[in-house]
Amino acid sequence: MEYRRRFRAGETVFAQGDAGQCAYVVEEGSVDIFTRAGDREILLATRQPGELFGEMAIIDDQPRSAGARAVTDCTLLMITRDQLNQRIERTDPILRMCIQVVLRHLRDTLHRLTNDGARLDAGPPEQLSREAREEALDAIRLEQELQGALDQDQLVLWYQPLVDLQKGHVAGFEALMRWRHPERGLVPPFTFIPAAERSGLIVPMTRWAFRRACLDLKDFQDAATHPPTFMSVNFSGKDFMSPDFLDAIDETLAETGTAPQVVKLEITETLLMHSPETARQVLGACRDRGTSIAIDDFGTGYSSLSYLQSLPADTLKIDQSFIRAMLNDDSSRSLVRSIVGLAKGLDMKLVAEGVEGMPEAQALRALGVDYGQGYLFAKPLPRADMIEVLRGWQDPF
Ligand SMILES: [Ca+2]
Repeated sequence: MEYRRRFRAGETVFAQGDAGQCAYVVEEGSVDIFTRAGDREILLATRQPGELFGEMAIIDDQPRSAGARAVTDCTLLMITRDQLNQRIERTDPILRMCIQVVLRHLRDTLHRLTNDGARLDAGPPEQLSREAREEALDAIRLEQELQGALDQDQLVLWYQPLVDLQKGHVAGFEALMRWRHPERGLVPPFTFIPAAERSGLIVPMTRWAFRRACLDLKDFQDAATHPPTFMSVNFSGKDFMSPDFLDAIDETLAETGTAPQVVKLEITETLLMHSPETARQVLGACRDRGTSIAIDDFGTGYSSLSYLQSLPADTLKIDQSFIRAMLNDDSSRSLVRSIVGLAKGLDMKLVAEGVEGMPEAQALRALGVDYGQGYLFAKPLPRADMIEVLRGWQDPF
């Protein structure tokens, strides 16, 4: 298919009422957009280089509501229906609903312009399917409820211990957010964390979690025979990009009387890949304060080794998929062994995620992995249950 088309001055690009197959961006020249009312032609706009036109018909699959004609000789770059629709389908459901509603209003306005003010009452069929609308409404409700969860203390932190594989005691914790919904019960994180990230609510949520985790660590340290030394908290890209991120960290550390050295910020490779430069700067500032930084789910993203080396991170968390597979699968075992070598070479600590059985734990210990996290040791637990676990802790090896 040809993605660039040329038109001579005066030539029609498309006519009103045509089926819309593509939109255009003007590369050179200019294009008039017009509509007809009886014999009269109404000029709606003139599109210049860099401007888009013809997008309405391909978004809602309706006939062209206006015609387009080259004013001068021009070159147009085509955007196919597929190119645009793929993006609209992948976008946030609320945004998708807004696009459809704006389009509907625009069509109504155009219709009135050419039909003596008559409304588009019968109108084109509703373009937004029932499922798409439900999805948008669900997303709006979920976000409202999440705001409520934050205001009404429905969020709770659960903790999973990270066990020192050499010494057999609890070395630290990962704080995991849970939502106790008054009607729906415990809402799983994979339902609400993505919504929190999309809406930006993740920022106040993470701040709340960070503060709570700093406070709870002190209680855990009091309860254990070998006081755990760190608390890991998950941070998202939105957290990092918020302009007062570092101020908020400083404030919480000061307010809770927490030493920066006991805090580990967990971030994913994906976050790093999205804005590597900002990530490096912000992480550098965190390291200067003395906090530790862990790369979460390591091995599932695409960080290059040179980028990894340039980061101020000091801990790698090996993704659970490798740990689960390592006993039955030689290539997973070799991968874990290489990651151990890499971490040692870069002077980083290693955490194995998803440790479920003693044979893996023994194998990881033999390989020299520092910490293990998983159901073998403890599942994520509320604060009070975690304190009980710490009081009765025994070396699992
Ligand atoms: Ca994590």
